[in-house]
Amino acid sequence: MQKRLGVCNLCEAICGLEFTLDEGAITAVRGNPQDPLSRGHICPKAVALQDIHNDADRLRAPVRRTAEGAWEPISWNEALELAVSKIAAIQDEHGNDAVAVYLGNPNVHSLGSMTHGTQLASTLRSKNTYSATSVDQLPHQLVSHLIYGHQLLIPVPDIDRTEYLMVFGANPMASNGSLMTVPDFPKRLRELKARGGKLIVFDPRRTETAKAATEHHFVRPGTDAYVLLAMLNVLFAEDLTAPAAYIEGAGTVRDAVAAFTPERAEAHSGVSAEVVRRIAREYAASGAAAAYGRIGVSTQAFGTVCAWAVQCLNALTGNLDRPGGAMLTEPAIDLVGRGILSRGHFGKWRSRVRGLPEANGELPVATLADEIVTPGQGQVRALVTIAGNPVLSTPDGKRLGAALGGLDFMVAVDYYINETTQHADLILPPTAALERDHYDLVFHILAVRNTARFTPALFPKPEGARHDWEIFRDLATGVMARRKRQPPLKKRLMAQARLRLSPTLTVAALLRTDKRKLTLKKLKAAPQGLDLGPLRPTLPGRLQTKDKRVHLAPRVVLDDVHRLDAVPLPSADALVLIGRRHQRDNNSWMHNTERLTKGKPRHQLLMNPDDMAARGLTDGEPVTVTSRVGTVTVEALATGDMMPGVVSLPHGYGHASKGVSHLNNAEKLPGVSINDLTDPELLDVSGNAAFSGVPVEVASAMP
Ligand SMILES: Nc1nc2c(c(=O)[nH]1)N[C@H]1C(S)=C(S)[C@@H](COP(=O)(O)OP(=O)(O)OC[C@H]3O[C@@H](n4cnc5c(=O)[nH]c(N)nc54)[C@H](O)[C@@H]3O)O[C@H]1N2
Ligand SMILES: Nc1nc2c(c(=O)[nH]1)N[C@H]1C(S)=C(S)[C@@H](COP(=O)(O)OP(=O)(O)OC[C@H]3O[C@@H](n4cnc5c(=O)[nH]c(N)nc54)[C@H](O)[C@@H]3O)O[C@H]1N2
Ligand code: SF4
Ligand SMILES: [Mo]
Repeated sequence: MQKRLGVCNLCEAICGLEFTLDEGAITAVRGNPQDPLSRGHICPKAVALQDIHNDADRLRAPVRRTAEGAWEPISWNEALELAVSKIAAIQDEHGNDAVAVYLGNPNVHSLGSMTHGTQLASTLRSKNTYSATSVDQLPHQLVSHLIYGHQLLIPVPDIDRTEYLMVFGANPMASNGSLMTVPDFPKRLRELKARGGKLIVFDPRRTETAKAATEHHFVRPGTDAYVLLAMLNVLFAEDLTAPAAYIEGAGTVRDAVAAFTPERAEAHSGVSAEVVRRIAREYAASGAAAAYGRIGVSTQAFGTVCAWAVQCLNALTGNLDRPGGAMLTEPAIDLVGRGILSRGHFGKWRSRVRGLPEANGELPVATLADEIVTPGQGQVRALVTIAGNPVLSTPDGKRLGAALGGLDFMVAVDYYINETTQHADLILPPTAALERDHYDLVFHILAVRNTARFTPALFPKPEGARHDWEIFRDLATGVMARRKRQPPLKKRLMAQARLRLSPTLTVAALLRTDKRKLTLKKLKAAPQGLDLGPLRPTLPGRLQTKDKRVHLAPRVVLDDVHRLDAVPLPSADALVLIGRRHQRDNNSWMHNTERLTKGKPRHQLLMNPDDMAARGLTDGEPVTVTSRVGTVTVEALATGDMMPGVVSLPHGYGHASKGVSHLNNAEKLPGVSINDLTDPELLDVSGNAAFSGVPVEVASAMP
């Protein structure tokens, strides 16, 4: 028996783990109580890491799709040669943009992807670069770029000291926090309540978080902007603002929100004017309050306005950069402050077919299918997907799936055959998480406490396997060498040198050269992680704007506030669709592990009993759900937890109906893909998909 420390990289909580090994096999997994950030927290998904590790369906060597649609093994050398020659040839003949890249969510959870995957993407120099960002947090990044000068300078609630946490569109009891790395949210919430603090939740569903909150208010999907702007309106009307000296544009914000009264918020959102007023006052009076909005408010038609209004609430009440308010981190590897990550940009170019703006070098993934199916100069002919499943995770995924069939070439870097990678010509599987070193370059930047932790691989790399960074290195150097027109020699040599440096050595170099002067040796000597203390006030010094001021009233947002002003009231009898997450799901994958999928079914359409009665539906019966783009058939489950007029489907389901038969569990796991209903035409101004509030009709599917 042997104890080894490890880490869970599945979600943003980055929990520290302790594995018990017996003759090389995992016999127990528990949370590490010595970890200064996660303090012993663990959820069922971490235990399932061993299932991924042992899963016979997980690819361990490259496979190529045959003409008959079967998969055959292919050697690494042959596979890499095939990918490199196809990509280079297509780019030589049709231009750089003919090869598109899609980077899925697990990229941010892999050190090798962060250090080397991003380099592969930039080597391809294609405007057709896409990622899960535009179906997720893009509005938050755009707002931070515009007002704080850097896309990742995103304040996080100082949850350990706050007295008043106001949450819009997040369910951290299930998700364990997002753009807020807070591993043991349930415990920190208990502590918050024990010291007399309050948690206020706005959500169209009475979620696990809503149930644990001091107060929960139903809000009609997609209308949070009215509530948030009305709160700002109250702050100005009642003279409750106290912005710091480095904040510019408060007067412009006051004018912009003047028309957004609490009464108007009530008419649109269903949240009473009295509640809006009371909460705005309580919030301003608290002295240690934090407003926080997450995916429920970023994936909606006014996601950017919402993300901005949340920042305004914090900034205008003096809660930005104050203990107990919304604060910025000081990570041991400061990708933001050192300029290693781009500050971001917006609208530098537009997509070919729909003219949608790029954001931070990426186009909205909602238009990827358009770029594949629309002929002409710049048409996408080849696709590289890395750790993603856009057929299940992007709006009208079904159409994207069909479009993938028309590509000249598709290669996926992934260790599962999923709804997306099943369309690839070639799949290149990297080692799994327990076989590689980890340092979290991203989530230390977004954590509720400053800590640093390096975790060596639990298992050695199996013979013949490749780490993801090695795959990226070989693809990038291969394509660079094979292109007819090559970058200048000096640039090429520098890129090659960077690609040859392993992720771990890159981390060592980044640590050593940062202000805190930590070394890999020091981190290795403290595998549970080093505590660097609570968040500290850092403003205005940490702002990345040139003039070190917060620019609270950017034009892009103000224009969208005008657009909001013109939206008509929703009709009373319409039904709208939202998504949800369960503690034992992880986006569209991890569904091959029995441990996580057994138990009570959780794929159903949740619906308020009154809405069911109005349509003559009975609890548990199969129904059709129809939107502009499609129809699905699924069982309906009656629950008073849903706001009347709102129905909910989980995201990441629908394996069986998509024909991914090689997943063991596909047949056993019922459900449909919510993104066969969501609409690629519904976008936020940032280009982010507006998943929340899709108009649908629900009818009986009984014969
Ligand atoms: N309607 C609706 N749609 C949504 C959402 C929603 O709430 N509602 N949520 C959105 C959000 S927030 C996100 S982040 C996206 C997620 O969407 P995607 O990022 O497109 O999809 P995932 O399900 O995360 O895809 C995971 C894939 O990565 C592979 N993978 C896992 N680990 C690794 C690894 O280390 N290396 C490699 N190479 N591959 C790996 C898995 O095998 C799996 O195939 O979905 C979005 N879509
Ligand atoms: N267990 C688990 N944890 C995860 C993931 C997972 O798949 N499973 N995914 C990870 C990823 S990639 C991400 S991005 C994070 C997301 O983290 P969270 O943002 O906490 O994600 P959700 O649980 O989807 O919570 C979104 C909430 O918004 C609500 N909502 C929907 N529409 C609206 C609206 O219009 N207004 C308001 N106010 N609320 C609305 C939904 O009912 C839901 O409760 O979670 C991460 N953690
Ligand atoms: S909350 Fe669960 S999935 Fe997320 S990092 Fe912790 S153990 Fe892993
Ligand atoms: Mo996400």
